[in-house]
Amino acid sequence: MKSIKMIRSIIPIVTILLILCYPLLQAQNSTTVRANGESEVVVITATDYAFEAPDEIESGWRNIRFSNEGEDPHLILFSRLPEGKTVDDYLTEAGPPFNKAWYQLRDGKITPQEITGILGKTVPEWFWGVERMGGAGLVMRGGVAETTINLPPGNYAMECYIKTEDGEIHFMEGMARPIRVLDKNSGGTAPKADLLIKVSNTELEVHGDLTAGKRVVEVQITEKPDKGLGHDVHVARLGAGANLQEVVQWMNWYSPNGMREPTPDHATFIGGMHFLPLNSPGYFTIDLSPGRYLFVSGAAADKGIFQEIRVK
Ligand SMILES: [Cu+2]
Repeated sequence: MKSIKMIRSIIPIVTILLILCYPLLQAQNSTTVRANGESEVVVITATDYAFEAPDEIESGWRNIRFSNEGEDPHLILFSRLPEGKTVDDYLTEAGPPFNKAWYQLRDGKITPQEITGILGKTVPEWFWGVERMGGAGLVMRGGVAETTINLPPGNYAMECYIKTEDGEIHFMEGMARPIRVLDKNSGGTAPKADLLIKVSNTELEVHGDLTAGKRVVEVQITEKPDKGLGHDVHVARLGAGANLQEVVQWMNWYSPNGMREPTPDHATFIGGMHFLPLNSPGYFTIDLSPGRYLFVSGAAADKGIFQEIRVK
């Protein structure tokens, strides 16, 4: 009798505690926030070497706020996996052959020209069916990048493939994380753009208002890449001592020191747009202040697809 009484008296206290703590518990679990009363912003944080992100998000147009709280530079790419494939499959079936070919390149055993052919033979067939749906370009320590991309439902890998100084690829170090994009649509819409960037196999053209201020940039991929996994745009603010060619060459992942720590001197990467499907736009926001900027397609950097911009 005594114990039943005790339970009866404890229940209301537990209930009150749960009610009081619920907003706190919710806040801790919440990785999306509502901005300006519109669709929710998906908040993703990069550290060395992991992504903090929701496990699932609604589909359609999504605003993504990507913060780099690590020491290394990071990026994020949303890779939509073929039906039935998981991030574990990605890491156990596609990761090792990719990594092996990279080590051979890093250690001077093969040339950058040979790596694509080797990957064609060693990476599983399904890897070529992965759809790359955008993400944020390279961001330095402490930086925040904002992108808006259209994500159809499915199972995705969020990944970063920057290399450490020792030449380890970030996705093999922990920067590959699953995210489920739900059938339910977020109701978000594409933003209105101030600038347009078109990327083909031979050109990167920047059109629009290149004065200082916060600008929304639309990115369109107008041609199927003739090599590599896609076309993208990274933006770097260049300091007075920056060597433009050195920065462009550093963007070539398929070279031993490409996209590998340390980053080129006097270049601060401030985001951009990751690999997008053909003729399917994506958007990113940049805060331009007067100075010199480089817009470069990393995947095509060996061909020098870039444009230098001076903002007044
Ligand atoms: Cu990274």
